[in-house]
Amino acid sequence: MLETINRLILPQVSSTFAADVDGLFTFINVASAIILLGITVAIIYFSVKYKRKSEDDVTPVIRYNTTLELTWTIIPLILILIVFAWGFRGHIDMRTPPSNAYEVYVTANSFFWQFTYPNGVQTTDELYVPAGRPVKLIMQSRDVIHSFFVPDFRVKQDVLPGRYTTAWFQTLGTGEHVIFCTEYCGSGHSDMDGMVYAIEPEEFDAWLREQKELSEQELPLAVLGQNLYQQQGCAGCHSLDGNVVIGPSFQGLYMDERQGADGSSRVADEDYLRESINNPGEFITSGFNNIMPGYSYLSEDQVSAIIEFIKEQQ
Ligand code: HEC
Ligand SMILES: [Cu+2]
Repeated sequence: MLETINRLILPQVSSTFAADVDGLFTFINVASAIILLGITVAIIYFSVKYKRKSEDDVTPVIRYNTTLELTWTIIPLILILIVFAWGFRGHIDMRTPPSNAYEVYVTANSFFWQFTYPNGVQTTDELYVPAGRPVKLIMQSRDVIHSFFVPDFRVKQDVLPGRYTTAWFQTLGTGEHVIFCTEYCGSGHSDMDGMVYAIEPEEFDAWLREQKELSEQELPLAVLGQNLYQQQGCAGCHSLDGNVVIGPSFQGLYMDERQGADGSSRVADEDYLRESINNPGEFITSGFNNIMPGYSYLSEDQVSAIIEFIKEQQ
């Protein structure tokens, strides 16, 4: 029956340590329920049994009861030690990736996840992993604190700027699992989700090779720009169809006259676009907040490619 309740209230069990985490969770819940029930029954029983029955019914003064004192010290102590030992063992397991784990670098950005595989392939908001193999994530943030959470794996780890944190997991099979950011990181926080795709190891190797080949192809500048628009998370804030998401749409942006929040105005030529990408705080478009992360780490060629892509959005 506990198993049935757990399946109703908990996410699916999809990593090697998920079952153990659920076991401890169930233990704590059941122990708490038993104690709650015991105390409730005792309160009701005592309030009936010791109800004042007559005027001269006087409560005896009891100062100490060794048996009782020991009982209610030792039982909770044992329970807490069990929770501690169980939790500590699970914690060590979760903190120690096997040395043969497959490594993926994770960069959190406001408000998207970038994954970099050992051969240089990059994906955004989609993490592909070989099913049934240990995978270690080496994570950092480009801006503020984010937190990487995959409920199905019971894996949650803060991701900090200027410092690596790690997490690891091994899936029980193939499947798709949602990633959430669980550190409130700004106005796009609720959109900062992604997917883990656990696929057969052979399929994964093929996928990785294919992505590598695709990334090595000589693409037209605007197509390269379109890929960057997806990979760098611009798509999360800038639409191509005129709709305002978090930032202004790219539709019709090129050569448009832009009004700044400070009352000035500028024409959105190449120079303006380049500055907006590298140093967005320099000119804030009227009606918007200064929340765009800076992309000064992009190469000149990458910036040119994006500009070429924006120019096509007429
Ligand atoms: C977190 C949301 C967010 C992301 C991600 C983001 N931007 Fe922005 N962007 C904004 C906002 C908000 C503004 C308007 C405020 C300002 O001017 O800084 C803006 C402004 C701009 C402008 C100036 C537009 C205008 O109205 O004049 C350009 C160009 C631009 N972004 C390009 C990009 C590119 C290219 C990327 C990806 C490499 C990107 N942005 C990623 C939010 C974002
Ligand atoms: Cu976040």
